[in-house]
Amino acid sequence: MSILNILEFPDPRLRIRAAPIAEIDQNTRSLVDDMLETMYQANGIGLAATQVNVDKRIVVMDLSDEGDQPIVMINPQVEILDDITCPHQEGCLSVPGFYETIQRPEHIRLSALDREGQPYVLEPEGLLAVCIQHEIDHLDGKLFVDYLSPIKRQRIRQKLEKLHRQQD
Ligand code: GNR
Ligand code: NI
Repeated sequence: MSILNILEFPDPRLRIRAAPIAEIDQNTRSLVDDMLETMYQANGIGLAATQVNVDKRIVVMDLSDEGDQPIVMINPQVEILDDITCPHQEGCLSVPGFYETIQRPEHIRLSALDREGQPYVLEPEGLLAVCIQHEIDHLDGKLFVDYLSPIKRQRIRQKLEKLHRQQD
């Protein structure tokens, strides 16, 4: 297994729309395992393949305290069940250090394939529902900062660009 590099905003590669997985093979499972290891190492509760520069529709997640309940979502699809939304504070491994409150639909239905390619359906609540939508946004080239005002987004962009310059 290996730790993958996580792209950071405003990297243009975070804007690529990921392609569906046609066949789940050993390469797919190996990527899933690397993504889980990378997510745990970064202390995240979710990670989309887009964030590690892979344009495939794969998401990993683990919301448990012990970090022993991995969730794998391949080709995930979300259906919004009603127009009730709720606010939640979000962060992102690709936007390190920034946390903002975002409104999202509260009642959704997820359909996805697991690591073995078995289809499953979930009607998640709370943080899981938030996180699923955050991750699927990544696969569509979208970031939580896109929901903020242009001024807030620009401020975050400038601060991260400055940090990146200092790192070079
Ligand atoms: O680790 C993460 N925490 C988090 C908190 C609130 C809403 C969404 C998230 S996802 C984030 C990891 C990440 O960037 N996934 O793409
Ligand atoms: Ni994120």
